[in-house]
Amino acid sequence: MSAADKVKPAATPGSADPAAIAGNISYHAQYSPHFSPFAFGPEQAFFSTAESVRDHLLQRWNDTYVHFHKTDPKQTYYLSMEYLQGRALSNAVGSLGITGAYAEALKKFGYELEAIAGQERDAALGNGGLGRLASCFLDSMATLNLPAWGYGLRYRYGLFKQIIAKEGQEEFAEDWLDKFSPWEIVRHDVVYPIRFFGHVEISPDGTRKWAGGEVMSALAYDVPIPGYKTKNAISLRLWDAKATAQDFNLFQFNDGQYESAAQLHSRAQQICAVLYPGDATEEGKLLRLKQQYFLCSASLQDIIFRFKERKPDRVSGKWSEFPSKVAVQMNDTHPTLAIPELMRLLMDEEGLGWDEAWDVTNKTVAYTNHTVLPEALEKWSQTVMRKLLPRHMEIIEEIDKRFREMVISTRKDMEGKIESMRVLDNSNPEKPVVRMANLCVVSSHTVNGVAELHSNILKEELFADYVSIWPKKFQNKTNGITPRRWLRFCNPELSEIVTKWLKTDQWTSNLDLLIGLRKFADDEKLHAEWAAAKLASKKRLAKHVLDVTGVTIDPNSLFDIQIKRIHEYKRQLLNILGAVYRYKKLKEMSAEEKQKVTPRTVMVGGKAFATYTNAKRIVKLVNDVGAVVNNDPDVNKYLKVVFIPNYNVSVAEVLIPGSELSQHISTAGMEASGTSNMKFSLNGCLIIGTLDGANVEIREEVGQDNFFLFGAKADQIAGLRKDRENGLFKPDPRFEEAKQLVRSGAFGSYDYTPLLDSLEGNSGFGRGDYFLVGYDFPSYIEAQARVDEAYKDKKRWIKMSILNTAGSGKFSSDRTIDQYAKEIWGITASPVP
Ligand code: T68
Repeated sequence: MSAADKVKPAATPGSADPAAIAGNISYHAQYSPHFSPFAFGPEQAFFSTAESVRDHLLQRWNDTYVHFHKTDPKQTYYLSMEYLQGRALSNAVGSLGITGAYAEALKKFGYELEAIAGQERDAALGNGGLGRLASCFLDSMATLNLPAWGYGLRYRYGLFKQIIAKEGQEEFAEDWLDKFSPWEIVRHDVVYPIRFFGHVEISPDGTRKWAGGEVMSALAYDVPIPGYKTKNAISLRLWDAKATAQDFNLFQFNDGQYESAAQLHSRAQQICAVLYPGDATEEGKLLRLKQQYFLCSASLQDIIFRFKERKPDRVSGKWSEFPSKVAVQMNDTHPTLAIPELMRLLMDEEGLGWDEAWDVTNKTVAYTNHTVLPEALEKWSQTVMRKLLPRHMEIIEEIDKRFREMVISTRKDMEGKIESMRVLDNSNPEKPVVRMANLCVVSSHTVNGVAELHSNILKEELFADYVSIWPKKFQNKTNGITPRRWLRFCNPELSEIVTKWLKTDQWTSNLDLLIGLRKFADDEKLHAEWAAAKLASKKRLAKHVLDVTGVTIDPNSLFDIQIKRIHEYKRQLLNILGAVYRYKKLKEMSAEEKQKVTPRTVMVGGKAFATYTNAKRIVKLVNDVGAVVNNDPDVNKYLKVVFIPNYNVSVAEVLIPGSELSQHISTAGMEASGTSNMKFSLNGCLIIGTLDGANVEIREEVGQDNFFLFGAKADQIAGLRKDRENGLFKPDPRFEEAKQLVRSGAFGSYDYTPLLDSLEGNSGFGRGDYFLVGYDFPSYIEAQARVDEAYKDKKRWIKMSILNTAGSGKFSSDRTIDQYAKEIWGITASPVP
């Protein structure tokens, strides 16, 4: 049965009338040639609906482009190797205010909007927090009508799909473009050359220019990002790599040499094939560097093109105007090559001298740091850099040299610090490297951390020496999340209650209004509505768990969730050993004692990097513990442990609304911010957590009585590690019991020795409990006991839940982006009239 059998096709794009929308959906089903015209199952319905919504988006995108072109405001460009966009349909119709109209239109075909929206694949072009932050930022930039665009890469395969098999996690290519993405528009007219390898040519007048090597093309795909209830739509511009017909050797091909005939084509395909290709090999490292350069070069060429396009009479003499029209934000160090690339383009292509180019570059770029973990601070081999990007390596060397000269001539007292502060690290002559974070700090006008605590650690530790040189360069911008996706759309039940009690829906774009809920925190009517909404979300979550794991969970038990990338510093191991301890105590209890227990469902979800062995062991352990506990009739009324497979944005949208307790339990000082903590708290979920990252600020905002705190503080960590090395640590017997039960084989025959050994001893690689699980275990168990008690008092719990939502106003990404706009970028709103 085709769509046209139900509704007559009619083009009428951009209408808000359900009948016209239905005609437009039918039109797309007939005339957008992706499927045969006689099929109109849920999948075709999704694509046709999405294309119909895209008509609205394109109109806005075009209007916004023209408006920015005419008014020529200063514009921000957000450079990020990652975007975790998730699904787009519900968000798009919600932002455009046409959800009802589309729901009604789809009914004419016999479909529910929610079910059709569920057909969409997640766009998972990112790993975790950093990528999702970039996506929340785009939503806020559009909503605040800011002239701002995102640039990224169009990975063919996104973050891997996780499947839990007998041996634990297995990874599979995530084929998000399997059919096609209805949201992207290819711009065949937006193409830039990207060079790799080659050499530097010096002309008689001494000017230097990069030549030779291989040249491919960057091709733009635009994903329109609508603002919420505004006319603006901005762009997420994703680059794909391609080679041209000239690079195809027809002669060789006809000679049967198929592979060598299309060498450059296959090398171009590799660039955007996957997000984070393994970098254990030299080839892998080279490919990652290629990706980073590809993003930076294409984006900067495009930015310069637009700078010129907006005022064609801008001549090269006006480059000093560039920083008053362009702000470039580097999302962590992955786009650091934007610095030498901008220098190269300005000097070698536009003819500026070093000083002028440096002044423009420095006033244009800013850097956000997202981690203090030493192993995550990028270092690139100078040898690899010189081979792939010879001209950039020269420029980096010059930046390094000038920085050292500056320190010597202006800050004699800092001379002893130069080696650790400089951009190049030549301490190992066999393996000289470029320190990307140092390059960013030296070259940017502003450097920021992502939560108060993190920014203070940057200023006091990691970047302390630079602070003494440039005291005003360092800022904090506490992360935020978009309240549209993370409450309004993912939790309609709770949203309605919030709107009803606040008597306005303005909180969706002014989240501070949530504070108005505080005065109803004891209202019994609100309590009843709040509890009912939570229960509805818990039931939806329970259904998801049943669908993907086959495990039945009880919506009346306490839903306790930890979802994030699996990493030792995030301490999923603390969580699961806590659950093991709980299991052991339950086994020891009499039937009578058990009656008093608060039933709990512990859920853990997250992906482990494919080569991170201990993280994979943790995934396996959670699954193994679940298999035993969930099938043990003595305890499974009181405890279930579930691993949620393939955690991603759309799974989060089901889990977070249904959560009651969530765990943010990293070793203090190690989680830069965390952002899911904000999403949980916004949805009325209580947090058990350490004083780490944004937890500190969440606890301040929601009130310390509404937050379950435990664990060592950031300023104790170094001392505790020292104590441990000196043999001063005495493990708590409860911790020993939990580990012993795992070692005993109670959860199967898998060898957990290496994982458990990482918690033993006083020091050494993979030993010595670097993340202090053992130290924090007793206070964690005690905090969990406080949770159990609090949950027994329903009234108290719901009040705490309401106060979490009420105190979440600060964590809107609208607030964060407003601060970036004012305090780093110097841009202002430019709404389409
Ligand atoms: C995260 N970082 C922080 N990094 O861990 C998190 N890193 O605390 C913070 O909330 C979030 O950024 C947003 O600021 C990451 O997600 C990465 O994914 C990453 C990827 C490659 C290399 C290094």
